[in-house]
Amino acid sequence: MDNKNLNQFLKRLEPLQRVVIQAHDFPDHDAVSSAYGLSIILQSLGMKTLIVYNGNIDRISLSNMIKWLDIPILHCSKAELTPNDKIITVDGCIGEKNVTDMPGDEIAVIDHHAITPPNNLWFCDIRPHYGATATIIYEYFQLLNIEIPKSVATALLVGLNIDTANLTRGFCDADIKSFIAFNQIVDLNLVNRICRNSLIANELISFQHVCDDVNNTNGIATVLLKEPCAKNLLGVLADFLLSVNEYDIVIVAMNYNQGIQLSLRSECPKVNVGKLLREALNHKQRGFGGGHAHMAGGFILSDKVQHFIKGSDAHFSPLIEKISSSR
Ligand SMILES: [Mn+2]
Repeated sequence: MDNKNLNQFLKRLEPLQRVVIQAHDFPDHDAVSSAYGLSIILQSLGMKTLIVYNGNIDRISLSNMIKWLDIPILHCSKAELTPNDKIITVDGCIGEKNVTDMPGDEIAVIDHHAITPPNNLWFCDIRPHYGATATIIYEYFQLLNIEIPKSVATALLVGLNIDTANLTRGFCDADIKSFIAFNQIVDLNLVNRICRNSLIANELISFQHVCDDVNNTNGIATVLLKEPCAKNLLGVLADFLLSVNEYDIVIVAMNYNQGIQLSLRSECPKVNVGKLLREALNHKQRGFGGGHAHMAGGFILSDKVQHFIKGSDAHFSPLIEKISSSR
């Protein structure tokens, strides 16, 4: 990314009445903080912005972050978007299943997932080797020579910390640079209070279910939750299982909208779980999924569930077989 591209894009945005910034559905901390950071950049250049999302904000740490930092973000049902709106998607890409097609034109994508953007965008900045979109936003502040407000740095550091599990997965040198810069600006007590309080008491039961029902197949931990939980809790449960020494790949699943929602983790260098889900689901028309090498999410369509689960036997054979053959 160079200064020229970014500046040309910003010039093109200037005449707009407002710029809509869309986080991916069921947004996480990185999506919300990146949308927030970008909105502050555009506002400091004199533009009006609106941050929107679809789905739910289902982690207490994220609703705390939004409340404590007073981040203005609206559910799309309350945003009254029109076909004239111009939309920038952050931490996700239009065309992906986790990005709702809202009224308005998608004109730009800023993301760190391995995705294929549509043609004809005004601006496209996709860096799959980055640990967080927050780091891309940090670089925009630098390039434009705009001072990062404390509340923005605080949010972005939360996004970076959570997406990279505190710089232990999927990060690059740029993330380390932004991490150091954020640390010099943030309210560190607030960052840590947001990150530490990641659960509500009634979510503990899901950990019990995970412990009761987890299966181990050659280091691949699989579990189908006996009761569904918040969508974004699945990833927290997957991280929990990955912390077990004997497991280096984790599949956590639950029933969701007649199909099966999945969260995967891998600490095996030979197994890219984002690629695994795209091949096992998207390419076979059995569902959709994607993400990163170390962490990924997906959904199995209702009429394809039988390939993965028979009666009470959640065998996930297509995934297990693919994993076993690649290591
Ligand atoms: Mn992210």
